[in-house]
Amino acid sequence: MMRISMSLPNKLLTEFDDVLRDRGYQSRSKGIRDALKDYILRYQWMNDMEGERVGVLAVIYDHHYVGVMEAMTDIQHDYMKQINASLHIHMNEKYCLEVIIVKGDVKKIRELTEKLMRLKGVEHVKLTSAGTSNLDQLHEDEEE
Ligand code: NI
Repeated sequence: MMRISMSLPNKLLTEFDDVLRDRGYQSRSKGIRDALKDYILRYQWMNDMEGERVGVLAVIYDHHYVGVMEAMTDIQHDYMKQINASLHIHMNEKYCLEVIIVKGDVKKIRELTEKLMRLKGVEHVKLTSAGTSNLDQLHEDEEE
């Protein structure tokens, strides 16, 4: 075991503690370990996918965050071939939801997803996708 210390926004920690309480966790460390394992697992699952996929990317961001809208647009223009359509919903005063329909090589879709996830001002990114070749074996994957 290694001991680390880190700083987190109050709100995030409060929300995390609420989830742990609802789930009946006795220890925050155990909760953080499980959350990290889940994060790694989702990444590995997404990384294992191959071939052509069709999917929906949902991105929630704070439109007041300086530069985030321009960055979102720039990145999406770099993936014109994979983006079929997008829809912008003004959620409230602060947040926007952008729903992006993607289709193409999963490598490119993954790249796009990760670029959006890394952006400051982006609060949440979720990709739901399915393989296009064999609909009998419909795989669904989510990356949060
Ligand atoms: Ni908006």
